[in-house]
Amino acid sequence: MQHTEVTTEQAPKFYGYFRSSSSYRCRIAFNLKGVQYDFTPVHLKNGAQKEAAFATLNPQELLPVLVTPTGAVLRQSLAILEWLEETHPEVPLLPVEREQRALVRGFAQAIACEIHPLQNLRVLQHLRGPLGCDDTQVTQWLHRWIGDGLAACEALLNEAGTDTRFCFGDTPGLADICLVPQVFSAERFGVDITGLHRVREVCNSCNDLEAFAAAHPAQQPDYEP
Ligand SMILES: N[C@@H](CCC(=O)N[C@@H](CS)C(=O)NCC(=O)O)C(=O)O
Repeated sequence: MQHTEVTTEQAPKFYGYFRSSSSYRCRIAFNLKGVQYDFTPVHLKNGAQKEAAFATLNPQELLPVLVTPTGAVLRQSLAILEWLEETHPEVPLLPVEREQRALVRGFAQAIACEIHPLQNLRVLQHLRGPLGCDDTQVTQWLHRWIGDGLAACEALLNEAGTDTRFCFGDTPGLADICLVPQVFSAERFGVDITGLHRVREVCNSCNDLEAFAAAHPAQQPDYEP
């Protein structure tokens, strides 16, 4: 896979999966910052996250994982994004002003902590398996949590102001990094977001950028249609 320019230090090792939206967040940030990484795919659909080789790396059995050049094993995409921000501050993902930073982090968490966990593979498998939900019920679940969650994001973006190209300004940042993969998931699960004009407008601006386009699941070396 082609990534942007090679940095002088050793590349971090990145464990991800093409369709994992939290991996997708990290890929966008790597690309925006021009940071090279060594990619190891972990096949979530086949359950590779539960195998010892990966589970010893992350006992949560979740992607993504980043192993830094000094050997620290980082779990949780927001922590990985903050590490990237601190180690590669050029091309910042957060605004300068303190309250703006808190607003952006809050928006990112509205997606990463409130919407995304409810659509996770293991949650859907639990609904379908032990809880015996059928496809209609699982679809209702997804539409309830992703639909309402993204509607709240639309309100937050409108409150922040609609005269900027991206979520919170004219350069893409942490909020955009979380929004685009969440919208990708919404579309994959057939959630109707046609009424969310600001969300769609921002995503279109993001997807026009090479950093976002190259991070798309369909562009990854482990992609499967
Ligand atoms: N809050 C975590 C979420 C991690 C997560 O849920 N990853 C998903 C892929 S997007 C996963 O590995 N799922 C495996 C499973 O459900 O078994 C983060 O932001 O990194």
